[in-house]
Amino acid sequence: MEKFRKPISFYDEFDRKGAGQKVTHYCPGCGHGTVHKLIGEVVEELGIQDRTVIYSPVGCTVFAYYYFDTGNIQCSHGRAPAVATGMRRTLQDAIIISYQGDGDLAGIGTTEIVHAANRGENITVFFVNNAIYGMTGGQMAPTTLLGQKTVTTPKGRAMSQDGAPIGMAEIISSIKSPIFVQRVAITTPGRIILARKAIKKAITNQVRKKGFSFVEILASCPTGWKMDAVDSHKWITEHLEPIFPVKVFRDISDEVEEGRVYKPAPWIEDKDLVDLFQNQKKVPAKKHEGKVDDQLVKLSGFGGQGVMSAGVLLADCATAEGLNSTWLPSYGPEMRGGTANASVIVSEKSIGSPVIDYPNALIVMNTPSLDAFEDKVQPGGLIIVNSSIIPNKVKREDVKAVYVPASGLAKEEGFIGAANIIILSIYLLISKVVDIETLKALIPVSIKKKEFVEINLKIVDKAVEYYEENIKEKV
Ligand SMILES: Cc1ncc(C[n+]2csc(CCOP(=O)(O)OP(=O)(O)O)c2C)c(N)n1
Ligand code: SF4
Repeated sequence: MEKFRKPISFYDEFDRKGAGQKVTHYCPGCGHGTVHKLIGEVVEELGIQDRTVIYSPVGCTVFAYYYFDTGNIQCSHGRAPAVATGMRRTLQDAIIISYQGDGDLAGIGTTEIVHAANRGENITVFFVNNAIYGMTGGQMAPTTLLGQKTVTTPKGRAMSQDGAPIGMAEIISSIKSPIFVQRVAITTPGRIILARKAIKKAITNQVRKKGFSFVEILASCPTGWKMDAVDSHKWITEHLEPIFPVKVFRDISDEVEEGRVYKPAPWIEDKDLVDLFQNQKKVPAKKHEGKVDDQLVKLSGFGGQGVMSAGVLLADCATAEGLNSTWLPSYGPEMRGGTANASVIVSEKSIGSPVIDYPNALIVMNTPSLDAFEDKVQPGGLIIVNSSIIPNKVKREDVKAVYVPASGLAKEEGFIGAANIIILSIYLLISKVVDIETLKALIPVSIKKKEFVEINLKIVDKAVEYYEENIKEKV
């Protein structure tokens, strides 16, 4: 490759948003530009441009997609290794490059990087350590040196208050799974050549399906450090390198066999996975008849009252009838006795978000839940109250309130734990969102303890009886 040619893995023009923006957004002397170029050259040299996907983090490299003519994914702060894992498991031939800064990888994303490394994901991580939060204006990062002045440590980072700089290459190499961990710097031509070699090895390992490679690159942030480019390089050599030594921490690249890609554990047969996710398919489902208005259902009660499982049943019933559904749990911190709620959306259309701010149906099993959600229900919505436990009445007049002694009815059948099935059945009967027979078909496949199946089916019948006698005429 000629020395001064732009790698073909870069776009010809960096056509950024905004008129006339065809230059990079990096500050003069910024290390990111050099690292980009090295990665771009290696991608070209290895002939992998068409299958490379670069994960831009939150930070100064957020715009990597304006420069690299590869696949690009923008991840939330620190989450690139988790997103990369998803892609690794689905696209075996993609070359996945996670490119992250120190705030991103060593701060908000510490968990993701540690666990991706520990799983030995076949991905390549480039960690650009400039010892500061560049993009946000120079705040202290986990890698900021002791005594280093930043916007948030104007008198210098102090061990007693801020802890010590974190060596990520040291941490990653303390984990057994990674096959290649090296720290490099890009301060001199010699150092840049070494950095390029490390980058090439880290990507080649992935191409050969060998495992997890991590290269930490000490790079300059002249703007954050308030220095010029030349002094920045000197500062890296004199101050950063003594704390973050430039060296190979682990390299077993040649020893590991090629093709060590992710394989499902032997006990997970594909069929088991399909069953796990398509449990409802076992149900002899009937196709939903008629039109369904979107149901935004909040089920809330004490932990242990079965609001979560009632929510799952509702979502499964809807899916079994060919409708779309989501189920989103929200747990209180307590193991038992705290409040918990499930948000279930049922729709004929695709569902964008599983979050419900304003339900059109609220099912409450205890008083705190009624207090918490009554005001949120949409005007004209439905509130079903477990009146065995909740003495209060619904205050709103613009909603439909239905009182069901769910715990009492379940107790009469000798199983107070199934109050959730009573109240869910009543909701299905009122809303007609799915057929009650679908619930009865699902109970045998959903309830794990087989001795509880029969009693739950009896409880559904009890609810139907109660509905016919007390509710049907009123709603
Ligand atoms: C969830 C979230 N928290 C905080 C921010 C603000 N933020 C943007 S960039 C950044 C720091 C990035 O620093 P670093 O990873 O060191 O990258 P650099 O900019 O130095 O290359 C932060 C905290 C954000 N965008 N998203
Ligand atoms: S703020 Fe620092 S890291 Fe960001 S572009 Fe400028 S020099 Fe580079």
